[in-house]
Amino acid sequence: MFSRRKLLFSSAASVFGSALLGRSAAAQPSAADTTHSHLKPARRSSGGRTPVITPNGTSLPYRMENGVKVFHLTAEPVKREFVDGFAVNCWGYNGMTPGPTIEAFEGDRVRIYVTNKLPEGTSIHWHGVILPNGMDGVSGLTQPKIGPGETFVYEFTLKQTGTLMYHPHFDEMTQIALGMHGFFVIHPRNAAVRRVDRDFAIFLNEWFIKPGTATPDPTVMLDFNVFTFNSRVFPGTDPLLVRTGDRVRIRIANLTMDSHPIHIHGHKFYVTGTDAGPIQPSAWIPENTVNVPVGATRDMEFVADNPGDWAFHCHKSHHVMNQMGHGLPNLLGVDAGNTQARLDALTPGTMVMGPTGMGDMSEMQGMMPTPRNSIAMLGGAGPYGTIDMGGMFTIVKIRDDIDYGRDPGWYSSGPRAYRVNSISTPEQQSPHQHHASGS
Ligand SMILES: [Cu+2]
Repeated sequence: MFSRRKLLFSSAASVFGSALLGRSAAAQPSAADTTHSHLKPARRSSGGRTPVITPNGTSLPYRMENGVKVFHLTAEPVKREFVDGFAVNCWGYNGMTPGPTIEAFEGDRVRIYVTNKLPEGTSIHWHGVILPNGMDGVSGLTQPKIGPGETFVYEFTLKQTGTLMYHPHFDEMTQIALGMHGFFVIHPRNAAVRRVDRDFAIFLNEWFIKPGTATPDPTVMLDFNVFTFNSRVFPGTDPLLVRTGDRVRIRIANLTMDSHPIHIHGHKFYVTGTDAGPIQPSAWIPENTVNVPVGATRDMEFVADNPGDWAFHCHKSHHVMNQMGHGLPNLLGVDAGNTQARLDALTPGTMVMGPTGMGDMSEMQGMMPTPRNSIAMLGGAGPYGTIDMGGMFTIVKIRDDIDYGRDPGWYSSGPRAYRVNSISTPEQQSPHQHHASGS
């Protein structure tokens, strides 16, 4: 029974592949050719749509009124804990940053009330949504600003699908930087189209928060010191829980001042959509890293065929560091002499940082006092020591038999690199010798 199902499944996949690529049967990739595994459909082949999971966040509830989907967003100050012991004064929607994910379907009529509980005006722009000009939410251009205490209503019909966004178009510099943004996901009406088993949405943000303070500085333009996935830093970021064989989509949105090259380990993925909607499969690009430009979204999809704990992070190395890693005097290679001993006498607990690199900070950070309400330079505890990345970092946990609602702990199966005391290498061979022996 099982093998029959498997056979049906794989032949369905190859028909799917040939239809999409328009290739003859003779040109079909062999079973060993895994380059087309991205066309493998979701294992979940029936039922309703797969809901979007916003890690450390949620979707926005709605009610139906005469066939219209009615939502309510409240713009307001929000206290957000980026990680235990580090609470930040943000602005957001409905008590959170990013704001709750709006989910709707192609063809839906939506009505969205926006109440302003901020100390200044605001508006909401529906980024990427094709709608009547007067619903576009640009303060001064298409509507007056929504004053403090006022409520505006937007209403339009959704004529597209994809990973879109919402954000203010008033005092953008302050409001977006303080965390006012959210996903606007429009699903295809037919649930079978582009079905995935797991569908995640991660909003990027970057902040400047002086260690020991709680309010981000929105006037900072380039030199940020806190980098977040859904306004959390690792180890405060929820892991992405996935079952082996699942077809996974991760939607990434970026309204920061930098592009962010988002990278996954142990898999390749395909870029399958932008904030202008889905990309046709023949144009999907295989990647290990996708640069998410400013003011854009990217959808990535992969088949989770490699169980383990896989790092998922921004590849700009400073963007996986936290507050204390930035703006220090450079001591690399400096002979610090007896400076440490003198410091110990003068101000116990102070460290000379960096003469041999910053890596050892990971072992020291637990012992070092940091200012109240701040995060250390580095990440969190792993099964083999400190994971020295924080910021835009999370873990994709792939298991054969996972309960989506429960963190399975650390992965321990399979071969693992280990420490050795002697080195055994094959006798050195020049390329020429190798060539000669092979012919
Ligand atoms: Cu980045």
